[in-house]
Amino acid sequence: MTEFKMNEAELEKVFQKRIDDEQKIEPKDWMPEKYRKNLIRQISQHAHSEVIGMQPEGNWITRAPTLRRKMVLLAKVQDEGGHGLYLYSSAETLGISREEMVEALQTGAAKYASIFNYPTLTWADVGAIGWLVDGAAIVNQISLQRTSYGPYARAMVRVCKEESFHQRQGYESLMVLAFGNAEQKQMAQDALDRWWWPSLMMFGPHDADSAHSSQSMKWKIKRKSNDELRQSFVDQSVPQAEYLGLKIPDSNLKWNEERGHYDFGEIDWDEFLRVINGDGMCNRDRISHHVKVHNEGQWVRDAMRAYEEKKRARELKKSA
Ligand code: BYC
Repeated sequence: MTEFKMNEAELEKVFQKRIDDEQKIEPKDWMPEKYRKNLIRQISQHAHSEVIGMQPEGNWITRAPTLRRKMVLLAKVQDEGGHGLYLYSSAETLGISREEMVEALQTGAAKYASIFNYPTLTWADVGAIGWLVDGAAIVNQISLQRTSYGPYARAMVRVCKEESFHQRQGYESLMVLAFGNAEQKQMAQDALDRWWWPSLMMFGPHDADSAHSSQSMKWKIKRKSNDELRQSFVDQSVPQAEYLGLKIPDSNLKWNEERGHYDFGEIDWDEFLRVINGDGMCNRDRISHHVKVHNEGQWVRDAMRAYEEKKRARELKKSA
């Protein structure tokens, strides 16, 4: 039976079979409208997170303690911008424009990762972001390399390579502080105290409270659940904190021999909801800064459009 003769239910059956057989879905393939919308939601929010995530670290570029640290941080922040661009391009293959996505971000219709609504108060926060925030992002993104939508999966391959460098530079930067003098060690501990819980929130609500999880898992948009990913992150981070001689701020954190995992305390879900609904410490600043620089960049978009029009007019004249 050819595709155009099938009804919606038959098409969905074939689609699900392709997913179950681990085939990638490509932009021109038939897909259920809800799959397309759900992907646009997740990919565009992922892109927004990368772009908004440039702000807290960008805040320290002019104050990095050495030229080497400054070069590394500049490269990292540029990488995050690049990740945003691959992801916006990937979402565009689903039939949404960049303008629509930017508008959704700026009006609050689309979310971005809660973590970027916390301020970077000291230089140690830059190390903590690399270690914990990029560390949490990789745990999630490694599994997203196997997501069912081809352009998203392929974007994740390169993103993961870069995030791995980001994680290491953050950890190395915190090592210098943690093995430094008492004041430096205290800076590192203070950063861990402030970034630990928000990092756990990056994985989203518990599976039982996750609105999109069950459908996203069935369609293999998500390959691992929010709680599974959070657990992997905790398990990998505890020995890393121990090596640094820092204490994770959770009195319930304990190795559970039976489960073969660390048990850990409960996240403050009220805080999580407040932050994702626009009322965190930095939400307003993050969006108003985005609006400001986006408007300041209007001349670039105008110039590109004018150049394209000029080129097209020249080609038309040549072929006339
Ligand atoms: N923050 O049903 P659920 C980076 C929302 S950046 C805000 O579980 P889902 C980096 C969720 O969107 C990398 N919102 O959702 C950059 C949904 O709301 P809507 C960031 C959150 O999608 C710069 C609602 O809560 N990584 O690495 O199944 C410097 C219900 O949740 C959050 C990604 O974006 C949150 N933490 O699962 C340094 C990964 N959690 O849309 C580093 C891609 C949940 O219904 N995204 N919400 O209004 C994902 O893997 C999934 O979207 C999530 C959530 C696991 C985050």
